[in-house]
Amino acid sequence: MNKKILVTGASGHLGGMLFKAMAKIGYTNLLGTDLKKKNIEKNEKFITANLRNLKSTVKISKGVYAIVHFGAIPVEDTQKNILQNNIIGTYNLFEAARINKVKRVIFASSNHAIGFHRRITRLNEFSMQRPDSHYGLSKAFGEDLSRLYADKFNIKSMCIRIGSCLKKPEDRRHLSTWISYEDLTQLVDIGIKHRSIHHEIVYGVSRNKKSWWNNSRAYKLGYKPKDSSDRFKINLLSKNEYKDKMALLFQGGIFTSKNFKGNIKKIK
Ligand code: 15L
Repeated sequence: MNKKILVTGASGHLGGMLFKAMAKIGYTNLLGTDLKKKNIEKNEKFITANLRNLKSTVKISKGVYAIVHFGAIPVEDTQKNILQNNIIGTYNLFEAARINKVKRVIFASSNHAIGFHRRITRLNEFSMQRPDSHYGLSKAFGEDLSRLYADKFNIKSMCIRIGSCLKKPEDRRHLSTWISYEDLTQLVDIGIKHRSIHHEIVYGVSRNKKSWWNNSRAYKLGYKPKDSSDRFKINLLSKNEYKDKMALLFQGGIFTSKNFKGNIKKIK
């Protein structure tokens, strides 16, 4: 595809991975952006920008067909940092998309938007958001924001509730939440190219038998995961989960128990 695609977070773990993987599968007009230039090759187009600044966000998204939005703090942080970087950053991104008539946004949502669901509950695209942290709340906000911009301004969007995107699963929770780099790339590609997308919520997870998520919506859109955590023989709990009984109850794991002052029994 030679339409211009902007990838935010292109110096980061997943934004960086996608920036390179998309070039390999035929995207010839990619522009990467991030706060700092890191791991960017000479032949790659890149511009530094701060999404907290609407003016520069508008500038970098001119003439862009679709935005792959992975530029954000990727874990829990202070309320202030999450507000500035993830919430205001994402708001500016969608405003810039509206101003520049960008057609699509692929939003890196997270399982932490639904992290306070119990592990015994099976979820689908209609399941209620249940953020487990300020970080998860920023992802829930991004999902709602993208729905508004789809309904009101016809900016098509796909929100990918990413589980754990790593080279391979590393602990027992990942047997449910793991997605390979290749499978995540496939989902982003579908989000950019599928004809009849309006606003979609899909799960960023490989074909794992132990998954908590019914991802049939993604399969309907053509997702055919190539990977599965089933082939890994992992019986390990992460170090943190060993010590943390609460983390084992909820899908968001250790994000749920951090600073927890509530009543576990009430979170049904
Ligand atoms: C995420 O959203 C984080 O960005 C990542 O660091 C992991 O914590 C992942 O979720 C997960 O839940 O495993």
